[in-house]
Amino acid sequence: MPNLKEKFASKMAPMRERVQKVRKEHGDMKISDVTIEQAYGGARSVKCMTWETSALDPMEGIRFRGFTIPELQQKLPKAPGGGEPIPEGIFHLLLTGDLPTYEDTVEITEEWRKRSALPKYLIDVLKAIPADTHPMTQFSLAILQLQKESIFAERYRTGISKAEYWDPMYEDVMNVLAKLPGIAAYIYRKSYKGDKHIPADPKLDWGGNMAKMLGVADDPAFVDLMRLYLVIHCDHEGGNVSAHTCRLVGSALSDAYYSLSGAMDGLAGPLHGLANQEVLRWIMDLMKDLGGVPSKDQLKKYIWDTLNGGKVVPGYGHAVLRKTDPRYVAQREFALKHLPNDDIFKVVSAVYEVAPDILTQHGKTKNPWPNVDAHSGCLLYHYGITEYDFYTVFFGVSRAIGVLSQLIWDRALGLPIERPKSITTDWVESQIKAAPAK
Ligand code: CMX
Repeated sequence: MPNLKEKFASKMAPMRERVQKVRKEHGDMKISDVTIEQAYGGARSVKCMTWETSALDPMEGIRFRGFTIPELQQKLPKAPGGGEPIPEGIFHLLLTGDLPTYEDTVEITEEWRKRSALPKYLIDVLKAIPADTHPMTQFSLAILQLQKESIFAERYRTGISKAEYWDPMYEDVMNVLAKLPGIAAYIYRKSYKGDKHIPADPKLDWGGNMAKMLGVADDPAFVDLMRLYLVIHCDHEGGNVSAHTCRLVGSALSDAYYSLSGAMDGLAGPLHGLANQEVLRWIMDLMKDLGGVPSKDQLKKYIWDTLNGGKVVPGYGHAVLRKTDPRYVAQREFALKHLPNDDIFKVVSAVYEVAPDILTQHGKTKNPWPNVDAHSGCLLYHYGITEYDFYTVFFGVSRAIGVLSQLIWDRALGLPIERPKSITTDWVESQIKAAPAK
């Protein structure tokens, strides 16, 4: 039986051929026109990069290697007794394009377990970080500190051919992914639980251990939540800030540690992954101001006040999606099954009933529907993770699976350094002047 690395290697040659053929035979075919508005407006909708592991349709939402979230909940292997897919399965799928068997996921669990120990120098660095440092800063720093372990950087320094870049990149990716739950749990317990730590259980899968090492809830539903969470946040095609940052940094042949640390810095922005903590902060402020679960009218006024105060309603809107995010739906279904009477869930549901209409009337956002971040905090809070500044770290642990699988592909396909062309406003105005009158 080929192992994961051998399976990946067998996929690489045919994929390289496909890409080479497309580039050689159709490289000059146009797939996008760019308007001035798009050049100023964050390149929204400009098709100018490829990404193999997932694709986002504005109306349908995300597909991972062609599979929707409900399909993956059916088809990906689960841990014995577990109700949700394990993240090892989605890593296998994203990397190879094939659905794994349960045995395939056990191999990955084992491989990650072997590589999971956190070196002492990393613990020393984490201990030295001031306690009031945001958990995402600590997480990004920890990943960056591990860069000295990079096999890719070492092999590049001693000389390696381009065709082999994928191999040390694969090793770095496996090494860093293996350590992320331990790093996240270490930061959590150091920051909020008196610096008392819980060892991993060698019998548990990656997501199961993430739940165990946090030490917040001895509840099988919480373990399932961790697995579901770590699966659904993993990838969202290539143009979002964290994915694109990982690709961009890696394109300079920076290794997986540099690339992932940069990706996490982008994820830590409130318009991207940090929105999950902002949602909970907004809801808790709302419940405090309104004395608990609000009436519809109170809620409507609160949302209008947020908008009229020049702020965004966190967890709503999206740069690509134009309907309710299926990642929101998956979490809502989890809540309906496991915590239907939770007060915060009631508020999240009530916001879902009224916010889309208000955002539509407000007339600015192109998408009045909730995104993934509108729901995740309420589930975490229910199981005892009440420190919402920590929430984006979970997003980061998951997002690493997607962006790093693609990073291995980037090196396997020999993608070049990124260098889009920028233009000045002088240049734009000169083009307008030179254009024929409308
Ligand atoms: N509340 C209020 N106003 C909003 C809004 C919201 N939830 N979403 C968008 N808008 C506003 C924008 O700020 C923008 O206003 P200006 O014209 O004054 O700049 C206008 O509507 C048009 O924006 P858009 O084209 O619909 O959305 P963008 O692609 O520019 O931005 C996003 C997308 C997600 C940053 C935006 O919807 C937002 O800020 N949402 C709230 C934060 C959030 O939930 N982020 C998490 C996204 C998912 C993730 O990456 O994790």
